[in-house]
Amino acid sequence: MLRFLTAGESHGPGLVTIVEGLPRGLEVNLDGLGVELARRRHGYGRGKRMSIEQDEIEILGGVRHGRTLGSPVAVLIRNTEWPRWREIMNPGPGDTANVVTRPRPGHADLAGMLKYDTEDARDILERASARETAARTVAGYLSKTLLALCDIHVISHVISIGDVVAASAMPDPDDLQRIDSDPVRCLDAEASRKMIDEIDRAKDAKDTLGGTFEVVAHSVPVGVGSHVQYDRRLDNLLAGAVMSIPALKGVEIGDGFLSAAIPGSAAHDEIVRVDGNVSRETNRAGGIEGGMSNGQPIRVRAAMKPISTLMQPLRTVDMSTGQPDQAVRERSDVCAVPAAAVVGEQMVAFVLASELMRKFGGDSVDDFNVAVDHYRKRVAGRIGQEP
Ligand code: EPS
Repeated sequence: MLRFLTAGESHGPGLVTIVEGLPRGLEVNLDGLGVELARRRHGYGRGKRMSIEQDEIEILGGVRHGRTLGSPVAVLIRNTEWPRWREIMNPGPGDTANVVTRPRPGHADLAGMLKYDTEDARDILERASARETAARTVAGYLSKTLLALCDIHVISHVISIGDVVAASAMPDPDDLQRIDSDPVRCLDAEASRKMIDEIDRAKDAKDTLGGTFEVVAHSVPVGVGSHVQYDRRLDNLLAGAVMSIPALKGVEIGDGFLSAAIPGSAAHDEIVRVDGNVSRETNRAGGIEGGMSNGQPIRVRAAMKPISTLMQPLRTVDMSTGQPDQAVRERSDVCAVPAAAVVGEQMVAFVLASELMRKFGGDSVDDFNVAVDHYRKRVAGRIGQEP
């Protein structure tokens, strides 16, 4: 199994990711990591920082001559804006006059101030920031290199922004470039234009917008995850990991909430022979049955609430005076759904890589590949398909 930890504040010196549990011999490419990080920065509706920020990355451990060593991989992403924040975020002793006392409704500010007993919401908001998802992307990128050994591809696309909904679509790995080059990462060109208009309108109104996205994992072998215990069910692990992305309020697998409203005869995927193999003609289950992958593409959908930093702020209480006031305004994004979809990919990739390591193990890439190959052949024999 894999695990990862991140550290770092949004405007601190940098972010650090440590990933442990990868086999020796995975190819790690700094340029590839840079591309993955850049994918997360794009998206119409993001704030100024995304255009000025370059993710300056350095591998601090776990990789030698372009390959993982089997030891923990540590990556540093420097904050290129650090010089401007040195006074406010200085790790050395001292103080700042710049204290945030007006918590934003919807943000971690107030609960965090009370829980951690601080007068300055910046102690909370700096970590409760979407910036942290850059560090998660490092873990996602490394996970994707493991998934690539099994030809597993994880891609995402935006389904809705505000009340604009795209026509239903099931993206293939080949669609990724088209999705990434769309300003809102939507496959439906007409909906994309409307989403952009919607974001412009929200910006003019000093408001923000949420939306929904889908992450699809292709070619996941049958039997990843397990029915035997609650914390081994793949749907549990995926839902928890995706729900942990800041500002997410809902996650569903496959047809999810829709399937609660239809009879069983219309909700399930009948088991049939397709080209001689035991397979399915539909994928309402989103590739998971009984907490295990069933060989169909895995589909995870998520709902993101509108960002809670508003340029036309909501009511709050100034915690330094106890008086009613307006919430603090910080530089922020109008809509971050396209970026959240890319982060969704990272979390799904991480969970799948972790579960593949649990299932197939191996301290080296070769050991891992042999175990995967053996298993795939055995399953293919059962369903009548040559690998
Ligand atoms: C964020 C506010 C903005 C976003 C940031 C998340 O940053 P800043 O306050 O520096 O302008 O750009 O997102 C990222 C930096 C990122 O890498 O995703 C917030 O308040 O959460």
